[in-house]
Amino acid sequence: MPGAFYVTTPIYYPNAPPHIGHAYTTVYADVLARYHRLMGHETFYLTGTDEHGLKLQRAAERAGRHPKELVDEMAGVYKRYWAQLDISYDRFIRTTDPDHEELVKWALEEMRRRGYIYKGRYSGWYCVDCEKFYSEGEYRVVEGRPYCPIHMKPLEWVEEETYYFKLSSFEGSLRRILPERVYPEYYAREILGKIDKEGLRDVSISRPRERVWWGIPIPWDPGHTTYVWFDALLNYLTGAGLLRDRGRFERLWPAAHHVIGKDILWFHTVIWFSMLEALEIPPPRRVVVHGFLVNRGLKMGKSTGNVIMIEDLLGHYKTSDGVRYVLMRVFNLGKDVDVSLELFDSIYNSDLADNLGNLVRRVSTLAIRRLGGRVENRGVDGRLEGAVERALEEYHSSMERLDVSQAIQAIMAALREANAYINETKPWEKSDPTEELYTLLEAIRASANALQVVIPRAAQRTAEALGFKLAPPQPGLGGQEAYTVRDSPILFRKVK
Ligand code: ME8
Repeated sequence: MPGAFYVTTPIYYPNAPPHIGHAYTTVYADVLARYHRLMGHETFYLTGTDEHGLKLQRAAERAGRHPKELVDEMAGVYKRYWAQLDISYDRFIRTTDPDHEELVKWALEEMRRRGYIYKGRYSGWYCVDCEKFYSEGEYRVVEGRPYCPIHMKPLEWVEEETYYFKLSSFEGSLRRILPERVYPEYYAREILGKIDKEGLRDVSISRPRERVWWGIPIPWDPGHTTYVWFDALLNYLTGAGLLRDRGRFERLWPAAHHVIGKDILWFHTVIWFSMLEALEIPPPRRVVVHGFLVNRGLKMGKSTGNVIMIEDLLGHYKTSDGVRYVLMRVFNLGKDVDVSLELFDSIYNSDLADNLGNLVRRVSTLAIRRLGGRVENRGVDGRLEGAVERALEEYHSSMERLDVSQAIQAIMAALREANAYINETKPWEKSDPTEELYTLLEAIRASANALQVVIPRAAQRTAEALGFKLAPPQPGLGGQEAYTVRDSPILFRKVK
């Protein structure tokens, strides 16, 4: 089997259901996973929920329930959303899973044995929503009080005994490895700039049990609970099988791709790479960082009240493919994307209904009417073949660069050419339109093979109607001997 591919999403806080911001990351990682599976790589896709810490403890207290009861229920909610969006994860990890708790304890013991953990006192301003301390200069001051710059809520003053992790030991190696492991690279420069400005201070990695009891106890001192981020980041090692399946871990880890939003870049670079080094484990192949979905200029989020929910889009387009497609079409690693229902509708209508859907409908109808559905290979028309070839090349090179949106647009451009080719060649006027229709069917097959990673249901439906088997997209048209077109489907109905 050539190569391996290990892709992860952040594990989400299950204090609330996911919205399209979470779907943005999760569908993207799914497309990458499907692409690599299709190309024959050993692929493992990990997602899940981040279930410990003060945020969940308080959410449970407010609901008058035990946190475990709450997270059990919410893990089910996340799984249902991901099933509705056809997310093909290989494991849904929960930080309350026994193999994960075991791994966290092992990691803490190892780091302590190597001298990277020591006890001290801590005081600082804390945001429970971020589960993070803010230093002066990082927080905002509103009416004389420190506020979280993300959630715009007052910070809490915390003063307590804690265990520290010696982050300050790792500055040299971070400077070396960040530029080659963070993608796109300018996010690495952003982090290096922050290190230049603020330096690296040791981080607090435990909370006194009387304040935060919902978490993994520090193995040698159960009066302390492991800090939720320290616990959460380690999920990527549990998922790859570090303690339970060493062989799998050895194959997957060098191919690890952590997909994250830019909000959690610091944790996934500075903190995570240092933790790994303390464990003598190499850094992941790449941390793949994307910008935010914003709405009316503000990051889409629960507290800002501007979220579009997954069920809104599912109800609107009626198919998971529609939702997956519009999210991936706007996907951008470098920039925040301002989205609205109007924007999504215009993409859905022009790409899926008018371009792809229309082409499949027209070609299948013509094949049935003019040739009784039987279309043989009597040569491929070079006029369209060239456009499809170029599109496939660009599709693969974009996928290699992890640019899913560009990959999609390359295929859409070829489909537009195919629609224009029908208008030019007018197969309905020909006495024998075999060559034109065969060429068009081959263009559709190539496109469905490519797009199946984004819109798996529509690709499958197209393959069934036109009579071909989905396969990895290969260069070169003319591979299928003949088509037996059975049906002329309406893949996507226009929305208003
Ligand atoms: O941070 N635009 O969980 P979380 C784009 N538990 N992406 C968005 C988004 C938006 N408006 N809103 C959310 C946590 N996301 C931790 C992670 S990992 C070891 C622990 C996505 O539930 C994006 O991927 O707050 C972001 O990084 C993530 O959800 C944050 O999810």
